Amino acid sequence: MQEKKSKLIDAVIVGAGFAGLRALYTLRKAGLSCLVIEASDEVGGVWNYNRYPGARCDVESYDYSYGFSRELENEWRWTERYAKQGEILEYIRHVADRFDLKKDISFKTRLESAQYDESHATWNIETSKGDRLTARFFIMAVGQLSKPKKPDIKGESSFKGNIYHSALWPREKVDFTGKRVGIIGTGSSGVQMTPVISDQADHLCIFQRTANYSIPACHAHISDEEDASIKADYKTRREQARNSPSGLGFVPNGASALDDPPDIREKNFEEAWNRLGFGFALVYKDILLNEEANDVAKEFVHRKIAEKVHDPVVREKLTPKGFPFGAMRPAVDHLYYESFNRENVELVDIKEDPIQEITETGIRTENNEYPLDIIIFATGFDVFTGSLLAPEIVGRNGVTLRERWKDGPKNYLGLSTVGFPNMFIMVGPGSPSLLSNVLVSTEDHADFIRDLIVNMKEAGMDEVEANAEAELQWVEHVNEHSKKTLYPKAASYYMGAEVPGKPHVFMPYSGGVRSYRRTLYDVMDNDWKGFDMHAIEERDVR
Ligand code: NA7
Repeated sequence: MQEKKSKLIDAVIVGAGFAGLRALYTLRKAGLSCLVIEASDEVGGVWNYNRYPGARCDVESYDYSYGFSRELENEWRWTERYAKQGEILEYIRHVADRFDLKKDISFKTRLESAQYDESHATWNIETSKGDRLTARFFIMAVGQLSKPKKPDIKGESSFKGNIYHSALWPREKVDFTGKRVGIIGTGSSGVQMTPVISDQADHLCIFQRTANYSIPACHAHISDEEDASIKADYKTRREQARNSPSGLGFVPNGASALDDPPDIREKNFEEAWNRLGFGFALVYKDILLNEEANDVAKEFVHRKIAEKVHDPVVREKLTPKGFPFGAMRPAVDHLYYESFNRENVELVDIKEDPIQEITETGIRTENNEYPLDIIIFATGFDVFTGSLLAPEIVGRNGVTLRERWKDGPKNYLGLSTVGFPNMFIMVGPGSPSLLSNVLVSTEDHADFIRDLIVNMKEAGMDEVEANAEAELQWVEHVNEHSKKTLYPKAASYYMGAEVPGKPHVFMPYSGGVRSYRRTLYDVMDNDWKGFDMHAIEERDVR
């Protein structure tokens, strides 16, 4: 057994992805001693794990990056409109080096448990390395898409070929040449890898349970002129992102899709389709709010799918049914639908013909056998709460976060949960999170947490915690707001539908990043309303 060490640190931050690094940078600058614990041997969070072929961000590079340093913005040169995984990882490494962040990161260290000590207002934290840390503040920056999910399919261990998961991809290159490959899952990961693997493999089978929408990325290299022009006025772009509902760097259309005559609407749809990627869903303000407006967007997208996919049977199967366009987060693709026109690509509808088992040589469905050399699970994640609830987190009176959240996440502003003082969650449920460019709220959260801590210290307080009434109101507000949108009309991870048995509640805040940030400012300007602060009598003496 390893010897246990005890240290007193101002803030222990869990996770060295975008959120954890920003928290480290910001809190350290405010004079706090910080330690980040990171399970991997590398910074990057999800970008360190999702190394599958074709992996890219679905938000444009200039928006999916930090805005806290003009120097950083100016010196970093994105090469493509949507950065590939490798380029994003390089960027995160660069940030870590540039701001000397690694000296405060303990790599290969997983959070095992965290227990609140009420008498000292500190968190006692145990890690997989056997370390025992004591921290005044405990910050979970573990990401929303960080606990991979894999169905339990009979016979998996008998398979003679190789099995991969999109979110646990090996660092070594996987060679698909001459191989028969099966991909299970058609979310963003499956959609992004399909064209790339179909280019290399002998044969590719896509096992689709639910057809989701996908919008063309319209990839482009960034020319020196474009780079210079964005950097010349980066501030405006950042402001546009911060003031749009989605955190994307363009001004959304404020009109209704039902107001414009069909020819104008068609022109607007066409332009957005060929340029905006994910932002297509914002080409009119009500596409994600009003079913009638959604139907006209849907009709346009269905037409686009029909134009791309030649085989009518395959086309029909690839056309989403039964939920509004955008109610599940659409993928942003490069030649996904077109891949199905290739001779070596086959679509298997597993709702119609369910998978029965994995055999030594492939996948057997109810009606067929598919011989395979490689099986890829692109089956997603236990989203939002998976990584938050994995470790044992124990708050006041011995109550665990798992118990507290057994009926769904309960928190104030997505940041703080009753009974867990001095603990903060970054971009988790209850914040705009995956309904937006997550980088915007990541930075807002880091700044908010810093200001709250600084304020608390100045006031001589030891403990801060959401109050029960504010929490209840926020949970209701998140719920009520979702009902104004079309998101609840799909069985998606926004609704907790991706994991059997998970509470079905709407997870993210659907009011947009601007309105969310205004709420944060309002809380700050009103003496941190909704938070209770206390001084404790027995100060820490260690
Ligand atoms: P997603 O978007 O959650 O997609 C997971 C896919 O896997 C989706 O098509 C699922 O079908 C499918 N799936 C999940 N479980 C099963 C089982 N048991 N059998 C068959 N198919 C299954 O994850 P991604 O990794 O693609 O993308 C995650 C996010 O990354 C994405 O939203 C972007 O924000 C970036 P289902 O729809 O559940 O029928």
